[in-house]
Amino acid sequence: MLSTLIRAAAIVAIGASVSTTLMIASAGPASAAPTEAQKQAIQARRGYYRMVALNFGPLVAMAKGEAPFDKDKASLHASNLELLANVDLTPVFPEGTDNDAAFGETRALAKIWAELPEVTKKDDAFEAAAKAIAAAAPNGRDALRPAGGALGQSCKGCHDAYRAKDF
Ligand code: ASC
Repeated sequence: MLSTLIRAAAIVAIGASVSTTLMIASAGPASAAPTEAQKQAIQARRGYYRMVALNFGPLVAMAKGEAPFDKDKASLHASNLELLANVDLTPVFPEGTDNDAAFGETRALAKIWAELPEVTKKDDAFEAAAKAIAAAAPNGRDALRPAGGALGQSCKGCHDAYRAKDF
């Protein structure tokens, strides 16, 4: 009786230790995995920056003389950039959507959430540069060129500090 109890207790103890080990083993990346809502925020964020790039690209091409200057096109893309830059990005930057938590899905460094006032300043610089390019765009290539350069610098300012080089 006693030995049976001891054996049963030992089996329970071994079982407990095995399951504890398994829990520890799976507690790494699995526990940090983003939720569905966090994944959706990452996708929306990436879509947002694709919209920014999609509108900036033609302006860069015109500024560089790789495409002919087209006033209507320049105005459309630059005004889109101004609108995009004014979007409040809070909903697409929730906690837990950095590239440690969602490796392979985003290049956003965790540092963003640790330095939000700095990041906000960089976003304000982007907003100012987008406003300036919207004002400059209808005025021809010579006006577009410096405004495009300034906008590109504002993109780069954030990428250098807060975006991982790779996924
Ligand atoms: C672009 C684009 C960026 C910025 C950046 C400017 O056209 O997609 O991410 O310009 O390269 O430095």
